[in-house]
Amino acid sequence: MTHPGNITPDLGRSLAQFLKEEQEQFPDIPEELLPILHAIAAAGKAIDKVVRTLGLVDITGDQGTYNASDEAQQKLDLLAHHWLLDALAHTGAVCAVVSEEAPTIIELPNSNGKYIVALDPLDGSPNIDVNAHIGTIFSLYQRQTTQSMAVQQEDVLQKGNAQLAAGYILYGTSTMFVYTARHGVHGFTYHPAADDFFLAYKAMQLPKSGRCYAINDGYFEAFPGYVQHYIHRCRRNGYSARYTGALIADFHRHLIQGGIYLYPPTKKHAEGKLRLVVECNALALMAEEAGGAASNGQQSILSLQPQAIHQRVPLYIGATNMVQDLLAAVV
Ligand code: AHM
Ligand code: MG
Repeated sequence: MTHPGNITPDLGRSLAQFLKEEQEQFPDIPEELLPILHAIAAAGKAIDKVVRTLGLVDITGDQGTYNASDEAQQKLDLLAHHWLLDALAHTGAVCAVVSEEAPTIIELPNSNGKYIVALDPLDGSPNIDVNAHIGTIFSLYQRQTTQSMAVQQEDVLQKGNAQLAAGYILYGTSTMFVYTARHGVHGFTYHPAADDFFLAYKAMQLPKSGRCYAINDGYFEAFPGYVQHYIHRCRRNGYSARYTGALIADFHRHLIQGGIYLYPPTKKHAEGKLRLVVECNALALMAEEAGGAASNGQQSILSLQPQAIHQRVPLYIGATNMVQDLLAAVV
């Protein structure tokens, strides 16, 4: 009997090979995207290695500091933040980064860099210590102001529609790198022995409908009426409730199987909890590129003009029909 583990996999195209082909096919994809994605993937591999040795290396627990959103920072939040910054600084193409873990714009020593990266270095931080899913989220923008001056707020506060590329790394059962350069969404699986990401899903399509919803049910009483109404409807329809505590993991499930993720306004977070610039925009672009939708309840996430780096917004994202059903209940 052949054991599946004995089959030598045909690893196919690596992330770098695939991206080169995509750039040849679509000249609007900037040349610098390759080194930038390569840098993010390299940091992702380093993060993956420490995640896989959880409990053996000293990376669990709080750092004892707080981020700009007044959330306790975990050691791995900061490690991921610094590794990503370091990798991006070496590309020479990125002039500034905004990160969930830093209060203000971080200028990198690349005055000629034309690009801005927005990062949530480690999404789902409370999952770190319990060996559950976590991830990295990124967005890429072109700098708007001239390179001779300091990076300005308008460079980092661009609408999601202006993203040149976006993606995430999911540190899960396997580690996946999923990105869009605005020509479809493609997923790559990390192969530890080959130490690289290989194409696993090309041109991913988010199913138009689904039977799965992800929301923190513990806050139900605090949700707006239209959300409560929609959840009742999901329950009546017998949909499955799945909530991992990591936006990326829930989004990834829905990208493959269909479903909706909801983080509405609550008593604690009157504007919602998730951050527009470093979390929502990237996933909204990926959702739309894959045929899905993302809204704050009023308008598409990608059309929102950010007012601040750490601005929070409600997020309803996933299968188009499900997002539309939810919006139909908004009064
Ligand atoms: P984080 O980036 O600090 O981890 O916060 C974002 C996370 C999401 O990944 C997740 O869906 C949500 O916060 C969970 O929040 P809650 O515990 O309030 O349900
Ligand atoms: Mg996050």
